[in-house]
Amino acid sequence: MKKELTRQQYLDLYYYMRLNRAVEDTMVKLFRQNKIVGGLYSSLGQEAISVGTSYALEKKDWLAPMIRNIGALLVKGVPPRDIFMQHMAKYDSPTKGKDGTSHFGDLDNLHIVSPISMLGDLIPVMVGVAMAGRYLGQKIVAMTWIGDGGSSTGVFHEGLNFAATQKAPFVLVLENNLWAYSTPVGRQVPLENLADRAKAYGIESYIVDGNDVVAVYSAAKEAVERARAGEGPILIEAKTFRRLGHAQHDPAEYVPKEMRSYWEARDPITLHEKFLTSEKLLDAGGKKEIEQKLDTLLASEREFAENSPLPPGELAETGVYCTGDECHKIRAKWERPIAEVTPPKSSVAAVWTIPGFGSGKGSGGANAPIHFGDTQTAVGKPASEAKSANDGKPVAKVAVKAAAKKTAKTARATASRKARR
Ligand SMILES: Cc1ncc(C[n+]2csc(CCOP(=O)(O)OP(=O)(O)O)c2C)c(N)n1
Ligand SMILES: [Mg+2]
Repeated sequence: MKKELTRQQYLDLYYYMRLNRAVEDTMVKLFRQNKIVGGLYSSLGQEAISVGTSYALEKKDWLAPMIRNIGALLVKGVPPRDIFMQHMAKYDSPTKGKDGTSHFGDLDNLHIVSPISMLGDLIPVMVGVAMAGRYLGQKIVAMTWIGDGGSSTGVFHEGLNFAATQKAPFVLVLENNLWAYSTPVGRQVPLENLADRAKAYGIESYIVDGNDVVAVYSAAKEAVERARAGEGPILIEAKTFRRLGHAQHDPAEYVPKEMRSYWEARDPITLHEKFLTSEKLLDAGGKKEIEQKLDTLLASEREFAENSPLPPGELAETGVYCTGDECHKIRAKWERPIAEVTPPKSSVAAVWTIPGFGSGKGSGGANAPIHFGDTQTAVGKPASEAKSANDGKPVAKVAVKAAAKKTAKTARATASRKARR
């Protein structure tokens, strides 16, 4: 499935992949200079996925990146300086130096939800965003990414099932890079194609070569269009390889050499460059121009980031806990008094009453049952039988009375046993 793109679109995909790589190369240098304060993850060799998928979104659409999706942030319009400053915990960063990795979003303008570190949790969150857009009549699509490892979390399945039943305009990109930390994919899921997970929820899925940016874009564009048209969520499995360790601290010596060299020969930027050259969309002059543009941009963005101060110490306590209006505009509704939502004033009529309710004691004086299972039915009889044997009186009342009598009897028996000891 390859779409015909305009010359500009082909070149944009190339530019953003190069920008993605250049931003991450710069951060590796900053890391080695001890200027990055948190962990640093890499999407080396996976740039086609972040760029190709996010390029299929419209400005009004929403995304939430994971650790290897800096490319998606760049396509959405986040300036490289924000990404540098965020990782350096600088005061001018989107989180004012409170975070050392990529936990930031932009709800007002760019429509970016901050990453959540717990793998999979972004799925129900972004399904919620997709549904909110539908209630508001905005015709938006929400997108997020998940790894092969993350696709085995419970919340992945709960989220996807929820998206499917709601027919949410949601696109989930599963980056199968063959490794989850040091675990090869074959050791954690018995499937050849992780796209098959979609079958369990009755939704559509695509499998795409994650190192071919045009193929990734084409699949994502079609998925986004279908989701927007109301066809429900779509799962895209992009097959690729994690070229570096899990993060900077991991040399990934557990990865077989042949596997690494196979994928290094399939670098997504080199592949797209070859395509652009053969199609006469890019020549040596054009390439040089792009490289100069990137060099100039990154030098000034890096300089800005390096010159930004660290946050002043006296602000360490601010912005840590929610302070109401200054923190967020959504307020909880606690208008209903407790008494109103507690029997007997509740608007829901009580079908039965439990003696001693609210006092912590049953009518016999013993501790009230805590679980429903603790309440005994009328002398071992199923509730249906108990009803006919009691002249049509509400079963539960009878059951509770019987249980209470029994409880009191048991309490007396225990007390006399104790007295005999
Ligand atoms: C629920 C949960 N479990 C474990 C972790 C720790 N953890 C962070 S990344 C990672 C590996 C993820 O592998 P994968 O989903 O394949 O993504 P990749 O790193 O390959 O992009 C693990 C285990 C976590 N963040 N959340
Ligand atoms: Mg993985």
